[in-house]
Amino acid sequence: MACKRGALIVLEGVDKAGKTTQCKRLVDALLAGGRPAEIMRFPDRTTTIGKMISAYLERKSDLEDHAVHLLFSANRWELVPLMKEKLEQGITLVVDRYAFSGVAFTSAKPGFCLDWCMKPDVGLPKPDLVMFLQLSPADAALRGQFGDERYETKVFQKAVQQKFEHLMMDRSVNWQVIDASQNIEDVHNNITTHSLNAINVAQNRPLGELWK
Ligand code: Z5A
Repeated sequence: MACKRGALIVLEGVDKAGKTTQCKRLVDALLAGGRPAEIMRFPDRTTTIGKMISAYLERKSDLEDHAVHLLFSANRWELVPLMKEKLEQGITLVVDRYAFSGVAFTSAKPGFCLDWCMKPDVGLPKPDLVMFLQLSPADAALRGQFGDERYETKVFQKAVQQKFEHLMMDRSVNWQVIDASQNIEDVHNNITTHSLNAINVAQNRPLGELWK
């Protein structure tokens, strides 16, 4: 019998919502339960494209806004063959940010619309589940100061949050909003419950194409 495919699970959210913490916890829990799982993150700063993005985020280089948007998308597309291979092998991928961050961050800049921002990512592997870690700016501030990277300002993060809210109205994507203000363990339990459901459903369904 062919191996059942893994699920594509994405964690999104504003700065300091706990995405990285929860991706790691989820992968550890899935592995401990005997379910193959791996973590991925976007941007993947290790590739040639990812290094250009990283320099931009660290303010070591400047890139035109449309150009950097396309680079973020290209950074996802370059990893699609690997993602599909792993999913087909039955490995669940837990992804720290994906195309939704791409659209939310660029469309929060002046002069960009959601529609243009979504276009380059149309047809990417469609996540079986996207969990949005909801955290108020006041709670985020309790977790430390913003860093020095681009986009790490209160005003911009607020605009990004509004764009995410718009994206979450799209019923073609399986969005779940997670209260990220709870303690790490409670957030983890909530995320694990949704993920186990998604893994069960995904194994009997073909992988979809995003926004198609
Ligand atoms: N970007 C883009 O423009 N276009 C794109 O296409 C993509 C991304 C994919 C990448 O940042 C930047 O690129 C990002 C979007 C943009 N810019 N911003 N802002 P990154 O991925 O390198 O870093 P990040 O995603 O911004 O990380 P983060 O938001 O700062 O962190 P997080 O992953 O959400 O949180 P964390 O590291 O797990 O936790 C933060 C702290 O809170 C840490 O001290 C934890 O111990 C603590 N924490 C976590 N959970 C809790 C709970 N529940 N209670 C208390 N404390 C907690």
